[in-house]
Amino acid sequence: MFTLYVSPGACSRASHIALAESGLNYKLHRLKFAEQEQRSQAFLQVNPKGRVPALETEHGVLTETVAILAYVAQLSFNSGTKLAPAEPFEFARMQAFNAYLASTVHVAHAHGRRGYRWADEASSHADMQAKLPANMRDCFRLIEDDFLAGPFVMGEQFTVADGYLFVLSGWLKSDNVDIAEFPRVADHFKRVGARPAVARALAEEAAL
Ligand SMILES: N[C@@H](CCC(=O)N[C@@H](CS)C(=O)NCC(=O)O)C(=O)O
Repeated sequence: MFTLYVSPGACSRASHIALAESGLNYKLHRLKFAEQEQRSQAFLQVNPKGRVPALETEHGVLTETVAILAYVAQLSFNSGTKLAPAEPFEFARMQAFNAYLASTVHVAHAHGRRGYRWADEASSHADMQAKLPANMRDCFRLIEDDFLAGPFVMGEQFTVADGYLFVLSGWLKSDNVDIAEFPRVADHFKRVGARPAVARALAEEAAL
Protein backbone atom coordinates (compact mmCIF):
# COMPACT_ATOMS: atom_id res chain seq x y z
CA MET A 1 0.00 0.00 0.00
CA PHE A 2 1.36 3.42 -1.00
CA THR A 3 0.64 6.67 0.80
CA LEU A 4 0.55 9.76 -1.40
CA TYR A 5 0.78 13.18 0.25
CA VAL A 6 -1.37 15.63 -1.64
CA SER A 7 -3.00 19.03 -1.57
CA PRO A 8 -6.21 19.49 -3.58
CA GLY A 9 -5.57 21.21 -6.91
CA ALA A 10 -1.77 20.99 -6.55
CA CYS A 11 0.64 19.16 -8.85
CA SER A 12 0.23 16.09 -6.60
CA ARG A 13 -2.93 15.48 -8.64
CA ALA A 14 -0.73 14.12 -11.48
CA SER A 15 0.71 11.40 -9.24
CA HIS A 16 -2.75 10.70 -7.84
CA ILE A 17 -4.15 10.22 -11.35
CA ALA A 18 -1.25 7.91 -12.24
CA LEU A 19 -1.95 5.77 -9.15
CA ALA A 20 -5.69 5.71 -9.89
CA GLU A 21 -5.00 4.61 -13.48
CA SER A 22 -2.42 2.02 -12.40
CA GLY A 23 -4.68 -0.25 -10.36
CA LEU A 24 -2.14 -0.14 -7.49
CA ASN A 25 -3.40 0.21 -3.93
CA TYR A 26 -2.88 3.61 -2.38
CA LYS A 27 -4.20 5.93 0.27
CA LEU A 28 -4.07 9.71 0.40
CA HIS A 29 -2.79 12.02 3.09
CA ARG A 30 -4.00 15.57 2.68
CA LEU A 31 -1.83 18.48 3.75
CA LYS A 32 -3.69 21.70 4.51
CA PHE A 33 -1.64 24.40 2.81
CA ALA A 34 -3.80 27.13 4.42
CA GLU A 35 -2.53 25.85 7.77
CA GLN A 36 1.04 25.46 6.45
CA GLU A 37 0.97 21.72 7.18
CA GLN A 38 3.56 21.23 4.43
CA ARG A 39 6.04 22.97 6.73
CA SER A 40 5.11 21.00 9.86
CA GLN A 41 7.86 19.01 11.58
CA ALA A 42 5.86 15.84 10.97
CA PHE A 43 5.77 16.37 7.20
CA LEU A 44 9.34 17.67 6.95
CA GLN A 45 10.38 14.25 8.29
CA VAL A 46 8.66 12.75 5.25
CA ASN A 47 9.82 15.34 2.71
CA PRO A 48 12.39 17.91 3.87
CA LYS A 49 11.50 20.02 0.81
CA GLY A 50 8.11 20.78 2.38
CA ARG A 51 6.29 20.15 -0.88
CA VAL A 52 3.78 17.72 -2.34
CA PRO A 53 3.78 15.19 -3.89
CA ALA A 54 5.59 12.69 -1.68
CA LEU A 55 5.01 8.98 -2.06
CA GLU A 56 5.64 6.64 0.85
CA THR A 57 6.64 3.22 -0.42
CA GLU A 58 7.96 0.04 1.18
CA HIS A 59 11.44 1.16 0.04
CA GLY A 60 11.26 4.71 1.37
CA VAL A 61 9.86 8.06 0.32
CA LEU A 62 9.93 9.23 -3.28
CA THR A 63 9.51 12.91 -4.17
CA GLU A 64 9.33 14.88 -7.43
CA THR A 65 6.44 14.35 -9.80
CA VAL A 66 8.68 13.19 -12.64
CA ALA A 67 10.21 10.46 -10.46
CA ILE A 68 6.89 9.34 -8.98
CA LEU A 69 5.29 9.15 -12.43
CA ALA A 70 8.20 7.11 -13.79
CA TYR A 71 8.01 4.76 -10.79
CA VAL A 72 4.25 4.22 -11.10
CA ALA A 73 4.67 3.76 -14.86
CA GLN A 74 7.31 1.06 -14.29
CA LEU A 75 5.07 -0.70 -11.78
CA SER A 76 2.14 -0.49 -14.18
CA PHE A 77 3.92 -2.92 -16.51
CA ASN A 78 3.43 -5.57 -13.80
CA SER A 79 -0.09 -4.53 -12.87
CA GLY A 80 -1.06 -4.82 -16.55
CA THR A 81 -2.15 -1.21 -17.03
CA LYS A 82 0.96 -0.12 -19.04
CA LEU A 83 1.08 3.61 -18.37
CA ALA A 84 4.25 4.26 -20.40
CA PRO A 85 5.88 3.13 -23.62
CA ALA A 86 7.94 -0.03 -23.01
CA GLU A 87 10.55 0.84 -25.65
CA PRO A 88 13.46 2.69 -23.94
CA PHE A 89 13.74 5.62 -26.35
CA GLU A 90 9.99 6.23 -26.29
CA PHE A 91 10.05 5.97 -22.48
CA ALA A 92 12.80 8.62 -22.43
CA ARG A 93 10.76 10.85 -24.78
CA MET A 94 7.85 10.62 -22.32
CA GLN A 95 10.26 11.58 -19.54
CA ALA A 96 11.48 14.56 -21.60
CA PHE A 97 7.90 15.78 -21.83
CA ASN A 98 7.28 15.29 -18.10
CA ALA A 99 10.55 17.06 -17.29
CA TYR A 100 9.48 20.00 -19.46
CA LEU A 101 6.19 20.22 -17.54
CA ALA A 102 8.00 20.07 -14.18
CA SER A 103 10.98 22.31 -14.85
CA THR A 104 9.49 24.89 -17.20
CA VAL A 105 5.68 24.94 -17.27
CA HIS A 106 5.12 24.36 -13.54
CA VAL A 107 7.87 26.84 -12.66
CA ALA A 108 6.37 29.45 -15.01
CA HIS A 109 2.99 28.95 -13.31
CA ALA A 110 4.54 29.28 -9.84
CA HIS A 111 5.71 32.81 -10.70
CA GLY A 112 2.04 33.84 -10.47
CA ARG A 113 1.36 33.02 -6.82
CA ARG A 114 4.72 32.07 -5.43
CA GLY A 115 6.82 35.01 -6.63
CA TYR A 116 8.22 35.30 -3.10
CA ARG A 117 10.44 32.34 -3.94
CA TRP A 118 12.42 34.50 -6.33
CA ALA A 119 12.03 38.10 -5.18
CA ASP A 120 11.05 40.21 -2.17
CA GLU A 121 9.72 43.45 -3.69
CA ALA A 122 5.95 43.69 -4.31
CA SER A 123 6.75 45.38 -7.64
CA SER A 124 8.82 42.32 -8.66
CA HIS A 125 5.86 40.04 -7.84
CA ALA A 126 3.54 42.27 -9.87
CA ASP A 127 5.98 42.15 -12.79
CA MET A 128 6.14 38.33 -12.63
CA GLN A 129 2.34 38.12 -12.50
CA ALA A 130 2.05 40.41 -15.52
CA LYS A 131 4.39 38.17 -17.53
CA LEU A 132 2.68 34.95 -16.45
CA PRO A 133 0.05 34.63 -19.23
CA ALA A 134 2.68 35.25 -21.94
CA ASN A 135 5.00 32.63 -20.46
CA MET A 136 2.22 30.06 -20.15
CA ARG A 137 1.11 30.81 -23.73
CA ASP A 138 4.65 30.20 -24.98
CA CYS A 139 4.77 26.85 -23.18
CA PHE A 140 1.37 25.71 -24.40
CA ARG A 141 2.10 26.84 -27.98
CA LEU A 142 5.01 24.36 -28.00
CA ILE A 143 2.86 21.64 -26.44
CA GLU A 144 0.05 22.28 -28.95
CA ASP A 145 2.27 22.43 -32.05
CA ASP A 146 5.20 20.14 -31.27
CA PHE A 147 4.80 17.86 -28.26
CA LEU A 148 1.21 16.57 -28.13
CA ALA A 149 1.17 13.74 -30.67
CA GLY A 150 -2.56 13.17 -30.23
CA PRO A 151 -4.93 11.92 -29.19
CA PHE A 152 -2.65 11.41 -26.17
CA VAL A 153 0.74 12.97 -25.49
CA MET A 154 2.64 9.94 -26.79
CA GLY A 155 0.09 9.08 -29.50
CA GLU A 156 -2.48 6.31 -29.22
CA GLN A 157 -1.35 5.10 -25.78
CA PHE A 158 -2.49 6.82 -22.57
CA THR A 159 0.54 7.35 -20.34
CA VAL A 160 1.34 9.04 -17.04
CA ALA A 161 2.25 12.15 -19.10
CA ASP A 162 -1.44 12.60 -19.93
CA GLY A 163 -2.57 12.97 -16.34
CA TYR A 164 0.28 15.44 -15.79
CA LEU A 165 -0.64 17.55 -18.83
CA PHE A 166 -4.29 17.43 -17.71
CA VAL A 167 -3.32 18.97 -14.36
CA LEU A 168 -1.25 21.80 -15.85
CA SER A 169 -3.85 22.51 -18.56
CA GLY A 170 -6.35 22.88 -15.72
CA TRP A 171 -4.24 25.70 -14.28
CA LEU A 172 -4.45 27.85 -17.44
CA LYS A 173 -7.70 29.53 -16.40
CA SER A 174 -6.21 30.84 -13.17
CA ASP A 175 -3.22 32.06 -15.22
CA ASN A 176 -5.61 34.13 -17.39
CA VAL A 177 -5.10 31.99 -20.45
CA ASP A 178 -8.09 30.58 -22.33
CA ILE A 179 -7.50 26.89 -23.07
CA ALA A 180 -9.56 27.38 -26.27
CA GLU A 181 -6.50 29.15 -27.73
CA PHE A 182 -5.02 25.66 -27.92
CA PRO A 183 -7.67 23.42 -29.51
CA ARG A 184 -5.63 20.20 -29.40
CA VAL A 185 -4.78 20.75 -25.72
CA ALA A 186 -8.45 21.59 -25.01
CA ASP A 187 -9.52 18.37 -26.73
CA HIS A 188 -6.94 16.42 -24.71
CA PHE A 189 -8.15 18.05 -21.47
CA LYS A 190 -11.72 16.88 -22.18
CA ARG A 191 -10.66 13.39 -23.22
CA VAL A 192 -8.51 12.82 -20.13
CA GLY A 193 -11.12 14.35 -17.81
CA ALA A 194 -13.68 11.86 -19.11
CA ARG A 195 -11.61 8.83 -18.07
CA PRO A 196 -13.20 6.91 -15.16
CA ALA A 197 -9.95 6.71 -13.16
CA VAL A 198 -9.39 10.46 -13.53
CA ALA A 199 -12.96 11.20 -12.42
CA ARG A 200 -12.39 8.89 -9.45
CA ALA A 201 -9.16 10.65 -8.49
CA LEU A 202 -10.86 14.05 -8.66
CA ALA A 203 -13.75 12.77 -6.53
CA GLU A 204 -11.31 11.32 -3.98
CA GLU A 205 -9.47 14.63 -3.85
CA ALA A 206 -12.71 16.59 -3.40
CA ALA A 207 -13.70 14.32 -0.50
CA LEU A 208 -10.48 14.92 1.43
N1 LIG B 1 9.51 19.88 -8.38
C1 LIG B 1 8.39 19.46 -7.58
C2 LIG B 1 7.56 20.68 -7.22
C3 LIG B 1 6.60 20.39 -6.13
C4 LIG B 1 5.83 21.63 -5.73
O1 LIG B 1 6.25 22.77 -5.97
N2 LIG B 1 4.67 21.41 -5.10
C5 LIG B 1 3.86 22.52 -4.65
C6 LIG B 1 2.39 22.28 -5.01
S1 LIG B 1 2.09 22.29 -6.75
C7 LIG B 1 3.94 22.65 -3.14
O2 LIG B 1 4.01 21.66 -2.44
N3 LIG B 1 3.94 23.89 -2.64
C8 LIG B 1 3.92 24.13 -1.25
C9 LIG B 1 4.69 25.36 -0.87
O3 LIG B 1 5.29 25.99 -1.76
O4 LIG B 1 4.70 25.66 0.31
C10 LIG B 1 7.56 18.45 -8.36
O5 LIG B 1 7.49 18.56 -9.60
O6 LIG B 1 7.01 17.51 -7.76
